[in-house]
Amino acid sequence: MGVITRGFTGRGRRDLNLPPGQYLTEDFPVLSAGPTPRLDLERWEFVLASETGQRYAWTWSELRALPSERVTVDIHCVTRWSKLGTRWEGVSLDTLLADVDTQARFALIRSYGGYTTNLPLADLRDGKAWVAHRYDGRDLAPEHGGPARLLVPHLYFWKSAKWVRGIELRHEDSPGFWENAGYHNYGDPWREQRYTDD
Ligand SMILES: Nc1nc2c(c(=O)[nH]1)N[C@H]1C(S)=C(S)[C@@H](COP(=O)(O)O)O[C@H]1N2
Ligand SMILES: [Mo]
Repeated sequence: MGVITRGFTGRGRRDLNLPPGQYLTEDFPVLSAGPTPRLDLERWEFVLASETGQRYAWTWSELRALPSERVTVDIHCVTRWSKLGTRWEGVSLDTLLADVDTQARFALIRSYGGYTTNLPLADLRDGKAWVAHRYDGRDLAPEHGGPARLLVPHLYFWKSAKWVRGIELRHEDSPGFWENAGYHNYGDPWREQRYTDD
């Protein structure tokens, strides 16, 4: 058993995990640009489309049959709240991309309901992103993106598209919903990339 040094206060230690300009919250705010879509699991699908038009699709039961991972991550919303140590379960994008043949550099995420967001494909690889279907030991609640949402915790949380429906792999970048509305194209919370010119 290790000895816990009391040199830092709890607050001081936690602040090391807090990007600039963010504050901690204990609750889980809901931020949605539109209504929560009602999705029928029998008809739900997740589609990856490559830049050549090749489609890779999973039904709900196919997605749930894939190996899933439990991850504990910090999330950071551009409206300045951060929540530390959130516990999720989902399918790694590495698993979904494993057999996908692509030379694309960019990804455009599409959600049920019409929301979109964009990011470099590299940011979905190497254990950095999941299609998450459980939160804190329960099925993901509809208002938080259930049945499944993208989880890309190293970028501001608007990149973590709720009600994810698919991903288009592209040679050229194309801004999504908030990126078109003046948010930063990349959105690294540690570099405080909130708005286009940050
Ligand atoms: N489909 C969809 N995904 C979305 C959004 C949205 O409006 N629609 N909002 C984004 C923003 S700005 C944030 S901060 C998080 C909020 O997720 P939460 O409601 O689970 O906290 O979802 C992101 N994903
Ligand atoms: Mo947000």
